[in-house]
Amino acid sequence: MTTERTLGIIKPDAVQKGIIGEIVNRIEGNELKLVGVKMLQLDKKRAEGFYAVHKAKPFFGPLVEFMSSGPVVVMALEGENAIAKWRDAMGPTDSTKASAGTIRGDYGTDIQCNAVHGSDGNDTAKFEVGYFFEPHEIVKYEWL
Ligand code: 3AN
Repeated sequence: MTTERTLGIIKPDAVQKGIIGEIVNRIEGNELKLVGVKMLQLDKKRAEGFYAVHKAKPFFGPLVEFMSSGPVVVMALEGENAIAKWRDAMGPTDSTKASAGTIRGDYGTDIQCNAVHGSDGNDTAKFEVGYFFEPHEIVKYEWL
């Protein structure tokens, strides 16, 4: 077991559904600790930079539009096996294929409007947490 950090995003569809609290409950309920959090309105440039790895994909343009269509909540999450744990809690990319009990299964709409984002590996997590957080914006505390 290793303590990891990962990046979570509550996407515009979930913010607009008023389920920020529900998602934070799932995070803490899975023993993932919020160690950084910001609410942001991404502009296209910042969304494009974040998803640069998908630049050649046909869904890149719509994805950037969607991610800059309203506020998001970006979160640095910490815990044992945080990267896989958060992806398990989210469910698969396509919300229509996600099981009930996963965040995407319960709150997502389709493959694009899928409520949440999570880093998919160690290197990605480092890049993504660093994309939104300066080192001094990550906090440290213990659960009692
Ligand atoms: P995940 O977020 O599950 O890791 P990625 O990294 O493959 O999925 O894709 C990033 C985002 O791009 C997804 N969260 C989703 O919003 C969007 N996306 C992925 N595949 C498609 C697709 N085939 N059509 C439309 N949007 C997509």
